[in-house]
Amino acid sequence: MSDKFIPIQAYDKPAGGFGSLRGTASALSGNGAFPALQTLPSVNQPQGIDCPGCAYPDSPTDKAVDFCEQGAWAISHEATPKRATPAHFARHTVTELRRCEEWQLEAIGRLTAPMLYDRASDTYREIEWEQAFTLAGEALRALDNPNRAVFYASGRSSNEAAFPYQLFARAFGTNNLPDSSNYCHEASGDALRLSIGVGKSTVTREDFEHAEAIFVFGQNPATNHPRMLGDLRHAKLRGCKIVVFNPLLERGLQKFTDPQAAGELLTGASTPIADEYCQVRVGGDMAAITGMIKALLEADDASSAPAGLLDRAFIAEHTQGFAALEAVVRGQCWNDIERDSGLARAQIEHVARIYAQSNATISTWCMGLTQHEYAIETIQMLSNLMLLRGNVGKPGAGLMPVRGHSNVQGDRTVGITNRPRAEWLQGLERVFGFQPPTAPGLDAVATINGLLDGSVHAFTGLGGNFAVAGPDSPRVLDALSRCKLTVHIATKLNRTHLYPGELGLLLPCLGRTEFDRQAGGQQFVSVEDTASMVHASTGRNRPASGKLRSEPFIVTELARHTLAAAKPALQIDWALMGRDYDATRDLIERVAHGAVAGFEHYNANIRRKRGFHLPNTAALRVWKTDSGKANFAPHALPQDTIMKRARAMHGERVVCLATVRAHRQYNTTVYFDPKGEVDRYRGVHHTRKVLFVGPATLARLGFKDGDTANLRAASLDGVERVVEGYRLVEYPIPSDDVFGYFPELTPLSSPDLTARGSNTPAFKEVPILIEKA
Ligand SMILES: Nc1nc2c(c(=O)[nH]1)N[C@H]1C(S)=C(S)[C@@H](COP(=O)(O)OP(=O)(O)OC[C@H]3O[C@@H](n4cnc5c(=O)[nH]c(N)nc54)[C@H](O)[C@@H]3O)O[C@H]1N2
Ligand SMILES: Nc1nc2c(c(=O)[nH]1)N[C@H]1C(S)=C(S)[C@@H](COP(=O)(O)OP(=O)(O)OC[C@H]3O[C@@H](n4cnc5c(=O)[nH]c(N)nc54)[C@H](O)[C@@H]3O)O[C@H]1N2
Ligand SMILES: [Mo]
Repeated sequence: MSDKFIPIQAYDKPAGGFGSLRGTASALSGNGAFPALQTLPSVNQPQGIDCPGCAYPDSPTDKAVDFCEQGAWAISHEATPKRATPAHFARHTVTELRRCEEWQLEAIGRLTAPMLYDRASDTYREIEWEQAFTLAGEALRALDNPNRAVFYASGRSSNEAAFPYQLFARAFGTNNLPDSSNYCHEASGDALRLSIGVGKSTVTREDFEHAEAIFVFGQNPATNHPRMLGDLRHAKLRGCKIVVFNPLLERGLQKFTDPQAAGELLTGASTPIADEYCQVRVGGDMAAITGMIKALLEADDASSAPAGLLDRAFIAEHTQGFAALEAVVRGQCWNDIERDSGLARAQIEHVARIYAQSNATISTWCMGLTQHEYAIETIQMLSNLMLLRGNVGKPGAGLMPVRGHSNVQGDRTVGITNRPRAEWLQGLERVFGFQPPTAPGLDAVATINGLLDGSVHAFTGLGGNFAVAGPDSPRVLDALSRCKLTVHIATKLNRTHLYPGELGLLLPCLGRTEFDRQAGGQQFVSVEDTASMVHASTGRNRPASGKLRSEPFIVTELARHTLAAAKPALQIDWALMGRDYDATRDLIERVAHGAVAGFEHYNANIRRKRGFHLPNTAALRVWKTDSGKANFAPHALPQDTIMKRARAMHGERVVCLATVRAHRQYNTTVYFDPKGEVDRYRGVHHTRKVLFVGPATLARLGFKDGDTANLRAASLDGVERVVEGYRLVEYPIPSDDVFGYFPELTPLSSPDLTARGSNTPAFKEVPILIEKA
């Protein structure tokens, strides 16, 4: 991207509309339209390809088009005609490639052949598959302890790849299975399991048709889950109330033109989305929700309705801990609630009234709630609010963490976790006859610490861009290159791959859009969306290179070569799982028996038109919690916060940075848009080096719109973290919080600042100082 800066141009049009259609067209034009055009009609259709974009559920009814602009970008980038060939690697040393920006690495194109790092020439060189597997196996076996190895997974892999991957790690002897979920919705799962006994959404896409109110917390669906806007629009048109909590006025949550609704599109009309937009301060949701509960309790006291405003029958039959919650919330004062939330009492009372008047309410959330120090407490307070009116386990209502990666939920279901449940391990033992390790393994942040302190010696990545996606990237990248072994299974080159260990392998795999022919015939894979629908995905495109192998094949060959001589011998037919995914699904079904409900007749059900739903106990009002009831989990407003600690150390100039996604990116994959579009709805073009700052904060700190600044972490651990040359952009933010893009700003994050209890990095709560450049 050039340094040319086009001043922020306020986007006054609704989200969606012709802008989205043009955006879809430019996704195709830059990347060779043909493979993508061939693919798009089948995206998210029965018998088609599951979009490798987000995890939002597919339409439960027939729909000719069920993909969005963002999905088109994801697909056209996977189906690109560009190639990162061995010749390309021969021409560019790894040191040279490190000078590329993230988008330039992505733009080289698809990896085409297995590569081994050659230290003498500082290049990656082609290697035979068989030799790659043998070398990796030898290096893993040479470790002094299986816990020296970590097996990272990014949530894009299918169930059929993830299952053998976790089996491999455990048969090797470790639960070191960090995944992208550790960076993402970990806190949601933890909070919900304690509150309602299950860590997944209780909402299905059908529920959106019955909700009377939908509360959207910390989420930017126009960019990250565009198909959700269609559901919000339909709900709105039927009279459902929509309330948004977000410190930024995100365009798509204000006005939306459905590019699939011809009438709206042609008349230039749009649907207003939010009935009420609460510009909460960053990290202020817990206070806002506390305020809503307080307002609800106070309104209930004053209510003349005989039943009051709470669902007393539900509370009595299904919950425990109401009195404790009531005591804690009544003990919080409105001054503190207003200060911590950044919202006026009147607005909180107003949205509490909307909540009280709705007989079926859905709450959705994403990274605005999870990437915080008090993420678990916040999500539990939200669960408390929902339980007060029985909004779990009835049509049109429920709690909905909206997951990111398209199969991050499925990967977890089939065993990718550093904290496996006993039932799952028992299943593995029953089916495969070996005793899996029970001690918890390393999560993503613990892996970072293990790399930094030298206790992790081998890193395997099933997709993802581990170091760039996590805190302290520069130090973690260096630490990776000190490993004995790095293995990356990937479609595209990224920065994490450019820090190979002593033995550094780069193994190219098929993407989801490509057909997968094995000795056992044409294969398909399965994935689980955020509403727990498991469905098939069948690739159709010709693979980017004849040398690509499927993820299940690569994983099972790595396992086979590593564990061939294991003693006692393992009863695992790796080769079968590598060539016949029906066999893998049968094994998943057998292991899941007694551990995960819903996988019965997996191979038959996955062939049904829309797949099958994994039952959610809380949605059935069955509470798999310690108490056997849904737990009200009371939390008082926190006193000790990252920002307070940082201000005590570095003074009052410290502000809170929340890192967010721009429109033209998929996590660490930054898309180059030939038209210069970076973040359409926030009006940013040609550069990503911007920091959004409110007018009062600019004035207080002595800056003005357009100034260039360096950003320094107000570090609590003494490590210096700085990024340079950021353009300050005045933006309508009422609080002192500032916003900018990840991954460029991730180097300001510290692995020490994480969500309590779930260890998710507090990517939305980074204390920084803005300094004159
Ligand atoms: N096109 C595209 N789609 C994607 C992705 C992508 O990168 N590109 N990523 C995928 C993944 S893995 C994920 S996890 C999801 C992420 O989806 P989102 O969570 O929507 O992504 P973010 O950009 O992190 O946006 C966070 C939103 O939270 C708001 N926010 C920040 N701090 C707070 C806070 O303290 N409180 C509240 N209430 N709001 C806050 C921000 O203003 C922003 O609107 O998207 C998935 N889908
Ligand atoms: N500062 C900051 N940091 C964040 C976040 C934030 O909001 N702020 N969000 C966090 C979140 S929510 C997440 S989920 C993580 C994401 O962390 P990751 O999942 O580790 O990162 P991605 O950028 O999604 O990974 C992209 C890479 O995956 C590979 N890839 C793509 N498709 C495939 C495939 O089909 N198979 C295989 N094997 N490889 C493939 C490509 O090589 C590509 O470069 O980032 C986290 N980091
Ligand atoms: Mo995510």
